[in-house]
Amino acid sequence: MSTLTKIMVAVVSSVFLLSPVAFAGGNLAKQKPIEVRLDMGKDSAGDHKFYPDKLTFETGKLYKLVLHNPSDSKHYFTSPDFVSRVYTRKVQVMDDLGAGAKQIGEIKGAVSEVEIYPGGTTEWWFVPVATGNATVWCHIKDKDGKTHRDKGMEGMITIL
Ligand SMILES: [Cu+2]
Repeated sequence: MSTLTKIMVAVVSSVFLLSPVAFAGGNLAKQKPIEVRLDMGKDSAGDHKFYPDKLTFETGKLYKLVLHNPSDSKHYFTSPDFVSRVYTRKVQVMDDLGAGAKQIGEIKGAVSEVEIYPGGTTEWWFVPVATGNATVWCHIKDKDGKTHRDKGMEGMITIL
């Protein structure tokens, strides 16, 4: 082997030895969170939709899902297929929306459903652990007998 070949073999070998290996990255729940906002309805009464109505997450990343309800009625975030695919680190109840918001409550442990009151904001910190699709909806029933889901309050979550 020529000297040049030996040097090239040494360089190539060291590149492989120093390459990052695809192990799980330690405590996944302590990453810097990726913030995603979901508005439940809009200002006007009777606007029963999620904004946006499609959400995509990736397994292994920490998310802070900011659930905000700017409308004048209560709304649920109900999605059994979603909660079965995520590890919940915590849910924080906030006194406001945005950078100056203060945390006024914290729930730890598995969460199956979240209800947000008019004007309220809650931050759901989670790490998706399984891929798949999940429908999210609001099951509140109005006086006319129809649920908010019947009126369009339904969204699709994709976990990649
Ligand atoms: Cu609703």
